[in-house]
Amino acid sequence: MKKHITWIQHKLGIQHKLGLQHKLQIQPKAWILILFVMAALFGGCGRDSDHTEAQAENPPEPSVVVGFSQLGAESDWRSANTDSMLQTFTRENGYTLIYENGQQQQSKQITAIRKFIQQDVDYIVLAPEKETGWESVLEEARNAEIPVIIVDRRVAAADKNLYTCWVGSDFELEGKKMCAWLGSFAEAHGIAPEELHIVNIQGTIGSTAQIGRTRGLANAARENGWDLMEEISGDFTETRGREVMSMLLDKYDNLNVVYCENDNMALGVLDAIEEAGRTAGSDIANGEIMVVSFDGVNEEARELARAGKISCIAECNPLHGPRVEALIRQLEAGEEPEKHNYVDEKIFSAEEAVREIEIDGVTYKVEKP
Ligand code: GYE
Repeated sequence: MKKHITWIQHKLGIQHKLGLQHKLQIQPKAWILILFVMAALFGGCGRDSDHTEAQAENPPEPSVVVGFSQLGAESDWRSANTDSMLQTFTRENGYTLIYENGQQQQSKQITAIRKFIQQDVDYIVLAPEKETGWESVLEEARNAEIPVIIVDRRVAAADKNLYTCWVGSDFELEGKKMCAWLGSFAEAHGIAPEELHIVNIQGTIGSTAQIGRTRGLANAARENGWDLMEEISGDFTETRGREVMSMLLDKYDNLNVVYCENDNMALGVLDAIEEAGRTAGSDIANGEIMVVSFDGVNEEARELARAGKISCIAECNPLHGPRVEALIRQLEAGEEPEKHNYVDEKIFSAEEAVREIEIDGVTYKVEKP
């Protein structure tokens, strides 16, 4: 909005200068000058009043300028998240969105934020690649008095006033839900805890989604006596998921559970299982390899869950656009939003044996995928 006004002023300034030069050229002929001035005056008046009327009928839309730094495009979850933002912060809704894709590089995200500060945007929305390394640039935004809304993953900052608020998922709870499901499934099928030979294919190391989901499994494995054989990153991508799983299948012939920290990696894992001549499914007593994963956004993954190839999916909801907008509206109205805003999420499985799970006294229904 501020930039828009500056631009109009700039244009008016140029028009003013042109008009002056024109008048100077005809100055020697007084009568022509008089005619010119009158014509200019009347004509000008006419144009001005037309302009004012047009403005009254069609006042310029107020526009809130939002700079959005997305971390990249590694998964279907990420694409859905980006789309949600692009569809929310439209001109029709009263916004000017400046969108920057960080291509999986924190340095690019930092550059984008600096650019937003230079452009003097009204709000900065940041979907950070990982938790650490944001202090300096957030400080710069705070000095420029631009509110920063963090979305999805979190930033690790000792000074919580470096950002205005955050909206996203409870990733450790997602991990706990998955482990509660796995524990109940094993119990219902008479599988002893030490017979669960698990590998964890992790997301991008240092991202909140990875940290929370990894912690959920590591704690449950320790508490239940499961055999957690290896934790290795597949970087949230299908390609890495496939590569890492091929390597793990060569390394461990007793592997029977793959805890995959997102659906895209699970798609790669399923390919690797098939290529190795093995079968994905929950009948681990008869040699199947159980795959469980997170997100539930990708329709292909949901279909595979219906077919029992992915045994369980803990939902992670990416539709943050309207949630961020609600926070901006609160700020525009001078209200102070909640600092941390969590999204409610479900858990899906086609398995009949476990229809509900309980975590810290809360019961979650296990839904059909
Ligand atoms: O689960 C994964 C994505 O941070 C919640 O990042 C997000 C994760 C999501 O690429 O698919």
